[in-house]
Amino acid sequence: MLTSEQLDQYLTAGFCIVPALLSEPETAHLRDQARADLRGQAAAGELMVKGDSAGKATLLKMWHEAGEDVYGLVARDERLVAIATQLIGEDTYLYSHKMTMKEPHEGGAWEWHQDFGYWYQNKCLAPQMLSIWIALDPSVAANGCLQVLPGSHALGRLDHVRVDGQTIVEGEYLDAALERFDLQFVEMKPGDALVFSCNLLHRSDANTSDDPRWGYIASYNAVANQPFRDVREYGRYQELKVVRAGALLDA
Ligand SMILES: O=C(O)CCC(=O)C(=O)O
Repeated sequence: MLTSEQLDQYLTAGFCIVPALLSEPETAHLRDQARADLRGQAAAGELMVKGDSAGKATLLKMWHEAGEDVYGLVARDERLVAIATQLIGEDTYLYSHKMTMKEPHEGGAWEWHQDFGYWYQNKCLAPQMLSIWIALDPSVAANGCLQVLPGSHALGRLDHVRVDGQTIVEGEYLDAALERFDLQFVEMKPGDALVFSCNLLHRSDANTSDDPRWGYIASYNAVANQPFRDVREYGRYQELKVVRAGALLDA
C-alpha cells in the first residue's frame, strides 16, 4: 500500500516513488537472473528493439503471462498488487510486464508519451491503468533515467502518432505541455519503484554512460477495463494469482 503522502503525491503529480519496494537481495536476484536470461536472448536477436530518432536502440522484453519464474512472481507479488488495487480502486489484473534495457553507450531514448496513448489504441476504454517501474540498476540522468512532467496526467489522453517504431505524443501538444509543466528527472536506487498514472507524460534519454540502466515494469488494469477487442497478444484478462512478498526469491 502507498502511504497517505505517497497517495497524495500520486493524485497531484501523477506519480510517486516508493523507496526500496524490493529489498536488496530481491533486487539482486531479479537483476542477476535477468542479465543471464536476457543478454543471451539479446545476442540471439530475440528481443524487441526500439529505435530512436538518433538511430540508437533500446531493448525490450515483454512476457505475455505471469507464471512461476522470477518475472511472474514479481508481477504477482502482494506488495505491487496492493498498490495497483489501491490506486485503481477495483478488481485489477496484470496488463503487461516487461524489462526495458539500456546497455552502456548503446541504449537509446524513449520519446515523450503517455502509456494510455497506446493502450487506448489497444482498445482499453478508460485510463484505469498504471505502471510500477522498478529500477534494477542505479537509474540516473547519465544512463537515461525516466523523466516526467509532474501534473501532466491531469490533461487526460493526448493524441499519439507512430514515429520510428515508437508511439509518441503529437508534436504541438507536446510543445504546449512542455511550456506548462516543469520537467523532472526521476533518479532511483536499485529496488526503488516509480508508480505512475497511464496518462503521465514521460520519456528517457539515451544511455551515454558506462553503466547499464535496466528497469522492470509491471502494468495493471481494472478487470472491467480489459480490451473490448482483442488486437494485441498482451493485455488480455487473466486471473491475478497473488503471491506473498518476496516469493520471487524462490525462483
Ligand atoms: O524505460 C524507459 O525509459 C521508458 C519505458 C516506457 O516508457 C515504456 O515502456 O512505455
